[in-house]
Amino acid sequence: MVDATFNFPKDFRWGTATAAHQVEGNNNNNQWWEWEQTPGHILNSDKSGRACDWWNNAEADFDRMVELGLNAHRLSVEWSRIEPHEGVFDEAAIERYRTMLKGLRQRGIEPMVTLHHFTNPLWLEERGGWEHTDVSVPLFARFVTKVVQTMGDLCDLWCTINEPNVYALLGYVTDGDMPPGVVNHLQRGMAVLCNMLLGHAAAYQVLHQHQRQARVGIAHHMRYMHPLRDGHPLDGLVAAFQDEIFNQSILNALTKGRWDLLLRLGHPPSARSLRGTLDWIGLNYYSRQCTVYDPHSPGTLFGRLVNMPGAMMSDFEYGEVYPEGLMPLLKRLARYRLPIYITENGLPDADDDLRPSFLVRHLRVLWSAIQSSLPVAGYYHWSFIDNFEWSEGWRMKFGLYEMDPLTQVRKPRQSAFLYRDIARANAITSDMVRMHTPQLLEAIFP
Ligand code: IFM
Repeated sequence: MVDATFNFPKDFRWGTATAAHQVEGNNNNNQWWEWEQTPGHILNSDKSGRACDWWNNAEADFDRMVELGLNAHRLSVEWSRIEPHEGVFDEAAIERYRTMLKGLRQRGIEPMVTLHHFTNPLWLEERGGWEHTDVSVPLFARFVTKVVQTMGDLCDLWCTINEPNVYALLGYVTDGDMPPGVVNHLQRGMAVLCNMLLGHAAAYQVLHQHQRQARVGIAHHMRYMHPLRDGHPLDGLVAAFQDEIFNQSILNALTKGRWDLLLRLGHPPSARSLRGTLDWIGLNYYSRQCTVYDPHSPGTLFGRLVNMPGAMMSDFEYGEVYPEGLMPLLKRLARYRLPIYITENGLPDADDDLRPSFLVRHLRVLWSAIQSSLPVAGYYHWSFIDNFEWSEGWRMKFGLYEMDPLTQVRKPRQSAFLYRDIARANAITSDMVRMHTPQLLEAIFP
């Protein structure tokens, strides 16, 4: 019988991640709330509604985090609550966030605060959202100034923007799954993406001006892009194209201060301000994306998504479970010589039959990466609790905790106990694997 322990570094961050609109409830002053009101936008016409009721009682879930032995949590603050009207700040909302941040700290959980996670106040949306540099960038910088001035004593680990590539591509280019629901408009999508990156750079400056010790990064969603037919030149080309637009162009902009060709379609102003605006990099990793060339799919950038035959799939249509894709992406990020946080990783898996092995397999890759001196400093599982999954509504269950949005009743899934055991031990052991996912034992502990 194999017996082994894979230890993680002493100060490793074991956390979970959430976003304001997905958990707080009644965020009725942003563009997502409005989008939800039109039938057809969200699967089953679901609405975020009360969500997980965090606005009233996030603390009960913070207590559960303590039971899991977590020492970190990534949450976002909602711009439309803090600045409900342009230039008008709501001190009561700020106070509520202060209470949450204190609540995390008192429980020994370090907060990472995301400043923009997909939602815009309605007043910004009416002014074009992120489409105009001279509107969105200074307004975001002013909002960030207010946040750091009022919450900077409680947080110094900042994530400026969540997944600008997803926001820009799903909102303007691919299938209109996100507001404003524009389809096939690469030029507008690229303008939005560039503006969000400029917003990141402006936020980076503001945070450092107000807080000497600020640690500022971004949550970058990367997919492991793969041609469906190995060696097929057109599939290969499309996969490379998708890798460039989705993964690499953003890294080039943020580290080199340069817009790659595609981003220049958005006619952005100079990228010089972006250079060197990362103290760490956040990787949101979920899946491999296999593509086949299809000239009739401009919306998916001439690559149709297809699932690899025989792939292990989560509850998402294209949600292949593919831990092998994590290492090459980590190696790519490690070139920038910055600390790396896994700011999101998880899967929708209502019956929790895949999550335990998903967790162990991904964490095993992280352990190997750390052994090879890749600077991975923490892991934030998406998500702590089932929450409102944007256009998929309540159908996709990402939580370590199961939650019924009608009754608000929570119940830990089996994988919550596994994650608890890992976080408490700061290690993966063969005993845990034996207990939670025995079929993996030989593969993980050969
Ligand atoms: O729920 C989302 C999150 O808001 C952003 N990253 C991907 C998650 C799962 O789809």
